[in-house]
Amino acid sequence: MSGETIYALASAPGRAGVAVVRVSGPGAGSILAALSGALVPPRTARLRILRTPAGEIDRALVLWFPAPASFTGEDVAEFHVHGGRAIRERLFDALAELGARPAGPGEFSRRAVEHGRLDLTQAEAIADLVDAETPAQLRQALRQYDGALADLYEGWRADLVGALARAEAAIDFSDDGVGEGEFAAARARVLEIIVAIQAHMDDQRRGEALREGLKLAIIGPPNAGKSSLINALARREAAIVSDIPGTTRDVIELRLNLGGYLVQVADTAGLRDTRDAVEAEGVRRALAQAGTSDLVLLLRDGTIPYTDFPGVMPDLLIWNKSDLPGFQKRDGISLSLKSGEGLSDLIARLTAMVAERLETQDQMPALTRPRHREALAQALDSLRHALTAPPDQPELFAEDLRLALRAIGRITGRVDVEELLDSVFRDFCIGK
Ligand SMILES: Nc1nc2c(ncn2[C@@H]2O[C@H](COP(=O)(O)OP(=O)(O)OP(=O)(O)O)[C@@H](O)[C@H]2O)c(=O)[nH]1
Ligand SMILES: [Mg+2]
Repeated sequence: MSGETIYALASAPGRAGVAVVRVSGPGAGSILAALSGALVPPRTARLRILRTPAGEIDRALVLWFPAPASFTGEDVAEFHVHGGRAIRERLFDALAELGARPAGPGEFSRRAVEHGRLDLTQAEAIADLVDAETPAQLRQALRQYDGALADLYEGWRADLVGALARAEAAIDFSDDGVGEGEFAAARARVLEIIVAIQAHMDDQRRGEALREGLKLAIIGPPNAGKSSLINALARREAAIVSDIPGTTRDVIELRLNLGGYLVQVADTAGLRDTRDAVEAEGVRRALAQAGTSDLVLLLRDGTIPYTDFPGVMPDLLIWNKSDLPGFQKRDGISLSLKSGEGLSDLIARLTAMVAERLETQDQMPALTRPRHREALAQALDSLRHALTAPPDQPELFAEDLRLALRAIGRITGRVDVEELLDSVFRDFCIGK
């Protein structure tokens, strides 16, 4: 248990009806008793007058969560005071006087992980819960907080520990003829896990896109109406619109809630050959943006005779300016950003595309962070390498499995392979 007692404002800063201040650590109980006169029964809200020798601070709701059944796993006290600045400051002063110090960023969650109350993916889910802007993000974060990802990764880890145990058996009993069977079984297990990890990773970044916002790029020739489109989607004049071709040069990114999904839309410079160095850089950035986006919309002027648009494979082709007499209907979506005709159809279509990318009927929870993806990629490397070990060298195979276990363990923060092995071996009976 950590020696220091920490405190922090758990609610948002600023004026509010109520402010929640949390205290965690070995001093939490004595601090609570000192301020409110006595300890209160565990996990029950009580109204108390908070006092220091210098005078009364506030009338507050206080709660007491003795270790280990608290958020951090330590003794925790909570004070719900009135949400004014002066009250908060006086309470903070009193807490500091009683030996607590202000918490650093994430320190409560960190202590929760250190005391085994949460694994790392659940701690990350708390950050996602707080940041969630859309219902879909909230669903994903809640699921991760419930431990869905931790269960998945811990499940693979447990399977791998089983395979490793068999490989160890193959090493220990190689003279008894037991070894070969054990080794073959371990290899079969590893193959299954490889397939499962690959399926989990091969998801078009679904979970990450849901968390960070699906990236959507609007590209097309100059003057097609790309900036008009981003403005229509955002319902405000975010980008400059003009009849001068080459108006937009920088990539302009906006965060939008599209049908309950967070989307990062980018308006880009019109694509054309140009001798203007600044515009050429804009074109380069536009193409780079398209290359790193999850969805690419190609917007064109439907009054201009059709030509091929080389080098770009859009997910959706849109023809703009249907209000003009010269407009020709072609494959793709027709609309007028001037009259608004076809705009609601486009938004419906876009929302469906975004939903299709982000949602799945799959029961498996989605990969949500690059950190997890990197660790899984390392685990996969080691597992594939393990399969190249010759049958008479199970120790090479075992070593790769250890590396894979460590990589997966880093995701959840539970890295103690040896400890796990001990527990497995304790009831691992091979008939000796
Ligand atoms: N008639 C008509 N004009 C439109 C429509 N949409 C956009 N425009 C006009 O077309 C011109 C170019 O629009 P923008 O949105 O600036 O086009 P852009 O694709 O961003 O152009 P660049 O930034 O230069 O690449 C402006 O004068 C708009 O008012 C439309 O549906 N109908
Ligand atoms: Mg523009």
